[in-house]
Amino acid sequence: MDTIFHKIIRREIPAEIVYEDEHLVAFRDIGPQAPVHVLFVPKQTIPTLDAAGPEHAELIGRLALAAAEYARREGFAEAGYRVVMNCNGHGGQTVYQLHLHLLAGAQLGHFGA
Ligand code: IU
Repeated sequence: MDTIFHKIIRREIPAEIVYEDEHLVAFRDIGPQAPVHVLFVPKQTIPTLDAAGPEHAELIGRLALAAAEYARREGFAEAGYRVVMNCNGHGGQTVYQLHLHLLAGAQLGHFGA
């Protein structure tokens, strides 16, 4: 399983990487849906949240905590932000490597259908 995000992680295609550690990479979304829109992507291949198991619990936790740390570091934690994971077709997932969206920088509306 290879996706565009794997190519970004391997630096085969460019992206504006804002954070990296041994477990994950974070980069700016090319089609931002808010003034701040960053994707947190594990280096380990996990196609969807549905494909994740208990063995991935720590890694998924790391994505959320990395997003929270980024928000604090960039100074918008108190104002607030949203994290989202889209899963499969009805969830709107288009890239089949698990990722956490971090959206911030404006008042976000409530969402649903
Ligand atoms: P989704 O949850 O799978 O729908 O999110 C995929 C996101 O990846 C989406 O917001 C795209 O704008 C974004 N993206 C990107 O940042 N760089 C790319 O080269 C591609 C998609 I393709």
